[in-house]
Amino acid sequence: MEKGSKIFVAGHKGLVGSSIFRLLQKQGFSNLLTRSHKELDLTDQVQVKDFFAKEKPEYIFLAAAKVGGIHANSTYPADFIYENLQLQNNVIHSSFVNGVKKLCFLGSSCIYPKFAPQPMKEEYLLDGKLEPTNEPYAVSKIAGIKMSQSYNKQYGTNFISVMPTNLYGPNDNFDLQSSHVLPALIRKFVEAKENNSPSVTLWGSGKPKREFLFVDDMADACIFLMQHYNDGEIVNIGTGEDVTILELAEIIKAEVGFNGKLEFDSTKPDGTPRKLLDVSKIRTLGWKATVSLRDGIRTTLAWYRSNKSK
Ligand code: GFB
Repeated sequence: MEKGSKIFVAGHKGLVGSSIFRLLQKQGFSNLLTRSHKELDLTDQVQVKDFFAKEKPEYIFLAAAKVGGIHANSTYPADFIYENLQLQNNVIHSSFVNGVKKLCFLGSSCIYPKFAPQPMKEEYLLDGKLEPTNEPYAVSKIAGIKMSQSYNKQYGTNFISVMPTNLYGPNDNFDLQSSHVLPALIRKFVEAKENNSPSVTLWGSGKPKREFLFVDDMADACIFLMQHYNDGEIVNIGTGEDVTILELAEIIKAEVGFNGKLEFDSTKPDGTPRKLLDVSKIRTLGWKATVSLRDGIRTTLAWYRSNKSK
């Protein structure tokens, strides 16, 4: 990518897209193309076709997706598989038709088998059964990977696919029903402190382990790979370290300054027991995460406190 290249950041208002957009701007990329959901519905084939024919973007970050936490994924499986398949089919195919120089497709660590050996290497893809709470979402993301690889193979495109671990940061979704665990716990602890509640309830047992990557590290990795990686084989993006949900809750509790108790709602699912990425491939390529979990939580908590009433 040159500083003047026309770069389309699909999903520029979301958690990852907004971070990629900010970082590209900071690095001096001056020809950034964006569309709000209202201006362009990426699930609509005709709209996407017309947009690409008119704008002719050179590079694409496909950060638009329907995403959500464990409850949203298990409650709305049809929406997750339909919307993701539609939008990625439209964007990837139009990128090929219009000669896009390079596209970065964003997958997810939930594409790996539920009981994959830990940490999970890229080659474990399609080696076993998926986690049922997010299988339709994972299948859509696997389809995106295979589609990108197939276009590379058949048509010689340069479409790369990156697999982030659980992400968090400013602009995350803090809705308690549809969010991921980290923003949900920030909100729960902040509200419990404000209301002098005696306790905060965690879903499940608190025993599952998750790896959390601050979104600005994710954006940095995506831009790094866009500049230095030209291969269809997937690349994991993570920190290489994980914590239990209980440990995560203790960190957020301390950062918020809440002194009450923790309770567990065992009617809610735990999901996959562990989901730690093997990050040796991206480290060999020359990239490493820099933001610690505690620092990332502090930044996200500050952002939430100043934006929650907006
Ligand atoms: O982040 P999360 O919703 O999704 O949940 P996954 C992670 C773990 O935190 C689960 C527990 O064991 C939850 O039961 N948890 C505890 C909570 N308290 C809460 C809470 O208040 N809210 C939430 N949401 N969880 C998602 C997938 O899986 O991860 C997606 O469904 C995607 O497809 C995403 O891959 C990254 O990590 O289990």
